[in-house]
Amino acid sequence: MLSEWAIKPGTSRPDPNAMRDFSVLTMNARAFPGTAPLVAKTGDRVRIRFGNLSAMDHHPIHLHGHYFKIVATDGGQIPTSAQVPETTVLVPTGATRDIELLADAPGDWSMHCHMTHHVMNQMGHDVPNMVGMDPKGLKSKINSVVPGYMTMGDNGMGAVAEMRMAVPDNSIPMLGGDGPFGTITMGGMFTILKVRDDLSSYDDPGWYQAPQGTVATLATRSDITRDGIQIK
Ligand SMILES: [Cu+2]
Repeated sequence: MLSEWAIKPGTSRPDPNAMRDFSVLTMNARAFPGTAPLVAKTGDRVRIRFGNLSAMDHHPIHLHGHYFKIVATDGGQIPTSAQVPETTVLVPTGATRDIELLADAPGDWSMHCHMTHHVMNQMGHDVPNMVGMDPKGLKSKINSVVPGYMTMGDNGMGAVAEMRMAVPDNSIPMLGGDGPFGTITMGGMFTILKVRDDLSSYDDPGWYQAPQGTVATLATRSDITRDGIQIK
């Protein structure tokens, strides 16, 4: 179930009168990193039914590593001849969509809303977009009236995930969960499909142990020259 909530930092109840300023995006009422993974065995045929309880937003839900077919809406089954391969399904406000896929790729695969601000917590509309601005000197000026102020966002917001900043009670950080290669700079409407060759149960199997040679590494000088690129 896909939902969005207006929960002001430090409060414990959603604001029921919010019209567009939703700050917390959830799957089954949990925001990443608190969402539960979906677990499948290699070869399983998987059906996922999405229901969008949001008042104001559609959610294009995207799955990595697989394609799927949209097989039903809340109006009923879609004829087989009308099912097309997709990797994203738009789930409209107040509607359901069913997808089916063959889980044939072992690994950990993101499944998330493809609207960038829906994979963050503490989203807000009241702060100007700082991307590309030069905030030099701003911090010290504002610090003289607001001690502890930090300028953020001129270079995107990914770094916030690493900060592990203290947050008010009843709040969650904007971004960041622990991943197998470091911090995952995601929050909100984000979960992980875990496909495994061997499963004894459908409980969370932990992180995927990638076979040797299948994980990307930083290119070395010799890798780069082998590929015919001249290093200055
Ligand atoms: Cu969304």
